[in-house]
Amino acid sequence: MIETKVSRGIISTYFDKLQDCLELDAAIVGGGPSGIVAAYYMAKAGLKVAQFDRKLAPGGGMWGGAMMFNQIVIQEEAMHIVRDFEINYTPYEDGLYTMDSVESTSSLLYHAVHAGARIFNCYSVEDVIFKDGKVSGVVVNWTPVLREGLHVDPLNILAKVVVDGTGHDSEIAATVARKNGIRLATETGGVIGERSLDVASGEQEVVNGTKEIYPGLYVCGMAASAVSGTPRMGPIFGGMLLSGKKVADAIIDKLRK
Ligand code: 48F
Repeated sequence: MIETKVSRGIISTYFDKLQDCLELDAAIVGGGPSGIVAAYYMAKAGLKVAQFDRKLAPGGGMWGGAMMFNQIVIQEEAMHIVRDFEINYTPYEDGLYTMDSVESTSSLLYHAVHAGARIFNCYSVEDVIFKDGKVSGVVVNWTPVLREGLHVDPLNILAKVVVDGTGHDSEIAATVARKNGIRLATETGGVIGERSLDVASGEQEVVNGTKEIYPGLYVCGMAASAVSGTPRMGPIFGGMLLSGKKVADAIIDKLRK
């Protein structure tokens, strides 16, 4: 019966996909722009990469532009990434370009999945696997389970590296530091916390702060700003794209050695 075939098709292919992701090269936490860009370049380089976002629609803060005016601004330095993702753009002024935020976000997602990255939506990463003094994977649960406060244990997914792309709260870095009594590679050894807005230095510093902050744990995007205590930058997205590409390049380099 067609009814059974539809259900079986969904269930069997979904679990094939999930089983195939139980041991990853890279687990990316958070489906914001920096994490999606990272997923794309890693998948394109042949790494097995999965991305987990707690929301139904991954894309993070890019869909809404600024104050729901659904346009974004990107500067010249990041335009090679915009071209890789085939996003339409309009030159504005002083090396700045504008784009439709819905087209931009959907293009990032399309290209990442098309390149072979797996995106699991409605998944919250509630912890990491911490073995032999190294971050070695993620602990996942359904977002609705956590939201309802249901007492249901999570599942474990091994990964050679984990990327914290959770945005302003840098949830994974904060959890790793809090639970394991370790020092992160920051001035204080912990998550310093994001500073108030400064577009120019925020854009520069988010890229500088994109790095491995503990063995097996990388940060990108606003999580990198939060961890290293640098300013937010508002609705200019070049730094997010450059940060995603930088973390991908660093991981590709490391895993190939
Ligand atoms: O914040 P977010 O968009 O990440 P980003 O790549 O980009 C920041 C910009 O959107 C913007 C900005 C730059 O101009 O200031 O804010 O740093 O997206 C983060 C994603 O992570 C998900 C969350 O649902 C969002 O889509 N997320 C956060 N914590 C978790 C998570 C978690 N523990 N498990 C799964 N997903």
